[in-house]
Amino acid sequence: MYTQALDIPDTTAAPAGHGGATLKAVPAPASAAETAHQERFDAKIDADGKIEPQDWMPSAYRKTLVRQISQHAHSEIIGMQPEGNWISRAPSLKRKAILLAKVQDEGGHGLYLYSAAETLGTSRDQMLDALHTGKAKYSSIFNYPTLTWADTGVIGWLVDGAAIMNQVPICRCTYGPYARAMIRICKEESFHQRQGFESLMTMMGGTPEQRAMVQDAVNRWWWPVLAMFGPPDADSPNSAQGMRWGIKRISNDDLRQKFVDATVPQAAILGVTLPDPDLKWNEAKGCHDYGAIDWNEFWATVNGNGPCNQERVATRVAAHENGAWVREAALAYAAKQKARSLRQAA
Ligand code: FAQ
Repeated sequence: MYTQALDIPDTTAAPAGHGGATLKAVPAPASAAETAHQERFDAKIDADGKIEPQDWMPSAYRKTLVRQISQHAHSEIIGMQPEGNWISRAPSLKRKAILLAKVQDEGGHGLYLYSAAETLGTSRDQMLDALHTGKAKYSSIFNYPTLTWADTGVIGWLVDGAAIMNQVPICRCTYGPYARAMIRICKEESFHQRQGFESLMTMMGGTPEQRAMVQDAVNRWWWPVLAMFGPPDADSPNSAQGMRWGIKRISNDDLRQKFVDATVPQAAILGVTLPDPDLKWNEAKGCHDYGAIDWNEFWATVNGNGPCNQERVATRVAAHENGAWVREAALAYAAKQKARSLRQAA
């Protein structure tokens, strides 16, 4: 135990000739030190404190964070592709400027998140390699195609809306760098959601063809967006521990329910129908009932067999390879700057 370890004499402190050679310090059992660390860690988690990069943490906590934060980062940068598809075809300069800013924001979110994950000791190269070789996951939602301009509005309204619902609680995550990154990300996601809704409102005030285009996009995105919150709580292997550690604050099913309840009145304002005949207000439960999600489709998409998985990863790998010269130039410039400042200091 911890107290026994403290009782062991320290040979380094024993003066020569006073038994220093024979009174060998017995190294404290690793488990005692680990137990003490674990107790301090648990106490901090129980007190809703923040764990910082330099703090001791259980290796499983570290591993879970690297998994979740890197998956989140990958989702942000892969998530640039579906909307990026429409930048060159935006219907006006205003819409193009908004979409450009949004897609750039998603790239920025990826960078904050990779930086947060790097504080846990995993390099960006390792994380990107896992993405490019298909070992790492990213959100299922970005494997669906953007067939019409209305899809960009629906991504803003529903996908960013779902992302905000999921991510606001992560601002209170116990890992400091992740929580702080999420505060800024959520502010930007809020603008993304509003621009999507506003774009759809404009289209719904337009021609019958524009309204039909919006409805078609809502029909295609609604169910994948509900699945985006992750498997039902009963089939979510990471939830219990994630919630114990304060990484996850609200369960997959509870977030999904909150999202449905928040979105139904927004759909009514827009004048679109959510494509679920079972969607109705349940007075007794005080929330909406909704129909069954196709979990087979979800898992097929997560496991690489969604409509656009291959295209998304191939585009990402090509972008990485085509950007090699930029990384080399930046490294060469940094080396030159360092050499110059060393010369000046000499
Ligand atoms: N897609 O046990 P759980 C955005 C995996 S960013 C793919 O419930 P956990 C911004 C899960 O990883 C969107 N895989 O797992 C934007 C696990 O597999 P593993 C991304 C999924 O971690 C908007 C397995 O299933 N947001 O949208 C998905 O406790 C517009 C079992 O699941 C985040 O990453 C899925 N949808 O909960 C950008 C937020 N769901 O790793 C561009 C942070 C589950 O054991 C345009 N992440 N899986 O092999 C989280 O909150 C959590 O990680 C969950 C999953 C909720 C995603």
